[in-house]
Amino acid sequence: MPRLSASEIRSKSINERSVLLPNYDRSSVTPGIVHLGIGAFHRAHMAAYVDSLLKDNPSWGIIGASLRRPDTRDALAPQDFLYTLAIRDASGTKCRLIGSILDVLDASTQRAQLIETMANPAIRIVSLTVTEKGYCHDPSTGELDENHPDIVHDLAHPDEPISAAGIIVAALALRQQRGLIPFTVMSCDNLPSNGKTARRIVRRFAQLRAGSTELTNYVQSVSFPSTMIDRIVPATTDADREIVNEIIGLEDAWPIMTEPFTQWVIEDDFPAGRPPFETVGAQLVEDVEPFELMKLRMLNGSHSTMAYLGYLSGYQYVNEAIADPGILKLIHGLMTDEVMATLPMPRATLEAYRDQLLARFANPALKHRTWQIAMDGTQKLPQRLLGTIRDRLEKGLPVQRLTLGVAAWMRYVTGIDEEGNPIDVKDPHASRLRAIADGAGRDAEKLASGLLAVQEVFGTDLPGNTAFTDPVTKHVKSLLESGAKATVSALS
Ligand code: CS2
Repeated sequence: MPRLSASEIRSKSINERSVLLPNYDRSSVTPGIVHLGIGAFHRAHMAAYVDSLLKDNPSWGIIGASLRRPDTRDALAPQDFLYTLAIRDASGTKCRLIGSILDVLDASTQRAQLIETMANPAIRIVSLTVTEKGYCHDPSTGELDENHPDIVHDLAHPDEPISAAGIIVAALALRQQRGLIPFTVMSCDNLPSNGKTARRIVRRFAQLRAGSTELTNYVQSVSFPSTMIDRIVPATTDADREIVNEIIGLEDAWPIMTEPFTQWVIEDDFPAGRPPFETVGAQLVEDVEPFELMKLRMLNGSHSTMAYLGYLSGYQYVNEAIADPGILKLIHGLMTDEVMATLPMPRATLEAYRDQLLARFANPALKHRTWQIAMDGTQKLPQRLLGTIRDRLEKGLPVQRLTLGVAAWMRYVTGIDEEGNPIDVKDPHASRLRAIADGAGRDAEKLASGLLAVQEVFGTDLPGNTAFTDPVTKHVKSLLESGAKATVSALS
């Protein structure tokens, strides 16, 4: 099978009847956006929105950058950065070819080129999906972790940065020296007030990097709109590649699989200009926070709870977990009885959102692994479950279901499943968590109190609040003694 590429498209060897092609002339597209963290999520979400608007706005092409690994560049370069977006549900698979990414740079080997590109006056937006841990922050406070090895490195070598904050400030420094206006920094990560978090981190980094007051002031003037981004994007597997290649009739080394649903809510604060995102389905609003809170607490809070309990119950995929009547009842109750009361939206809006989420989780065509969502729990728990818990505790409300999600994370990071098999726990603090778990053995109280002392996750308030620690410890005990399925049925 020939490889997907611009010339294969021109020579019409792509199966045009089963794949939607870009509706614009790619050779007339010029870059306007640099995107840091060119993973599957960006390629299923923002790159697709941009692809839809390039016909009338060709100056907004995307240059992607990966900060850690060259694998995206290596897969996409031989196919002229074209790739297939496969949208899947029970009714089948619809394929669309995305052409909005013009180039991908690998920051570890093309750092100078990346920073120079970001300093190009044509670049007006630098967007980010670097995942929670890419912010090098303390997840419980949202402040820059000044002892993070990448930050320590970047402060010592400001011209060879490896962190997102270091790269952004290096590029802003060049723009400032050249008398250019700054680009807008748009975070598309799953963090509360993601724009504010990005701004806090970048400003603090710039202060620590010192240099000139001009640079510090220049960085102060940068805009950081917040965004709420939503689309479920499982990691691509070889089986997915085969499905896509069969449909399009060419070999695509890295297609992206996703669901039909997509949502993007953006705070309208782009002094350097922006494409008309509203013409392709995004909502431009003044305040994104209520949307972010709703999404993080309802969707991602349920996702993480299902990921830990589902994995421990032996379910590989989210759709299998939600098909378990006990888990379904738990997640329904978690959203209805515990999360909704903490959100500012009308009840009817929240109920409709819940029902839509339950249907999305049940999508049988999306092979979304519980293990994938279980990753990086230390970075996810604060905004997905603990913020909701704090709001409820303040009002004296019970947190039975929310604390089961937290307890399931504790059981999961012991690194041994219910059959005694190892769990491949992926987390920046995995070895520290494992050491705590090993020290506790099967003693629920020791395990819970050891993990509750991880301040970056639980802060200084929660470990001393028995309205929180009691149900957590009780659930951990039940998970260790009776297992996940029995614990879920006892509660739901
Ligand atoms: C998931 C999210 O992997 C995870 O932690 O909860 O990536 C989720 O699929 C997206 O936020 C959906 O928009």
